[in-house]
Amino acid sequence: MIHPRYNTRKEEQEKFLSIKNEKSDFYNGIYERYKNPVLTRDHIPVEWIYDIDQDTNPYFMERLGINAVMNSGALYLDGKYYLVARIEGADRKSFFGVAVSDNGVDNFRFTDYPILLDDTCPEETNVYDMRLTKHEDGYIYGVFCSESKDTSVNDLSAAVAAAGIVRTKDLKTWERLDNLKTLRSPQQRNVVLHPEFVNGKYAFYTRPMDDFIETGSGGGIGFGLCDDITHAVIDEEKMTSLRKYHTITEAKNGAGAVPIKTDRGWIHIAHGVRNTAAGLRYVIYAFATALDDPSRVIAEPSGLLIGPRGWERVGDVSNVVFTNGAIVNGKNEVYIYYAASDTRVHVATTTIDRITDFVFNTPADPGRSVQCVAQRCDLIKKNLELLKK
Ligand code: M1P
Repeated sequence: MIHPRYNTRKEEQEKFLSIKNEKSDFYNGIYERYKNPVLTRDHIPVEWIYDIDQDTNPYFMERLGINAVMNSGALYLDGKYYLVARIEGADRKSFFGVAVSDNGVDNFRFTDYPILLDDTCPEETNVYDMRLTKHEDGYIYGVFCSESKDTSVNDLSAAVAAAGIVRTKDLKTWERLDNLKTLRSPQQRNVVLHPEFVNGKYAFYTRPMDDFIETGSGGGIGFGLCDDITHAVIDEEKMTSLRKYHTITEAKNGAGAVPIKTDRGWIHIAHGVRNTAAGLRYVIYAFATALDDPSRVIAEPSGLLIGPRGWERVGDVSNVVFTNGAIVNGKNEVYIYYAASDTRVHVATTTIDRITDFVFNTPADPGRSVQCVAQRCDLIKKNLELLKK
């Protein structure tokens, strides 16, 4: 018999899911922030958490709890906004669920079941952070982190990160392909598939790492080509956006959303990490690469695009904003989905024109405080002279 609490819980959830989102009063001219997150643990369907049978669950307890909903791949398909979210169970294992909305800012609903990946990797313990690429070959690819225990060292927590690959045509049936092999990098995370062939090959943005947490000798975001997506192997990784001393990418960085094609170049929305006394701080930044060579950086606006603000700073891993998905809809509006503190998903909205202006007209970081002050004084002088006229 269905538990009487079930309907009450459904009604409460329906009320929550129907709340309209609004732009907040945050202003920077570059993008708008929204008041409410677009996905949280409260968006997870009741049937995914509770046993709704009164006989087997008389207290209507959560049986398979959910801890957080975060880093989401994003795709615009048939006029709808899709997110493939990282859902973290109470058991710490992450998995993927597809959520869809008509307007991209509210009313996201998860579809019937989470994604059950083909179990082709017996050593894989955890999966997370899928990037969705609508490739010109006709498939939608999902590239995600496939994490396994590192059994080569005597450390219970040691892990190995690799890039898992799936593909689909409808976000319902998923075919698992071989994990990406990078011959010169022991570990990979934050791997993104470029949407077009480059020199007739599949092109990946990579993140070479020596270790699971520390990138070590990994100098930033890499770029490599492979012939066969079903058994993807990359030999050489060229570097694109680099880690730099005393910048937002000093500790590490990683590709985020699938690059957005504009008249002036590919716009990349990535994350940068620096260390602080309070631990790692993750922010989102942007840069552009050349249309004829998507590995060549042609614009690097100074500093961060989105930093954690207000309550975004607080969560399971505080002081983190992280993106692995953005959508451009049919009206050249851009929706950047970013998770706050590994706990919930927010959206920031802009347009192709505005993000292009930001990337190409924001001055680059000159590197030293004295030069940054000179850069700011030039701006102030120009403004004061205009005000005098
Ligand atoms: O906890 C913050 C983020 O840490 C990792 O990012 P990176 O690989 O750059 O360190 C990822 O595990 C990501 O999921 C997480 O949000």
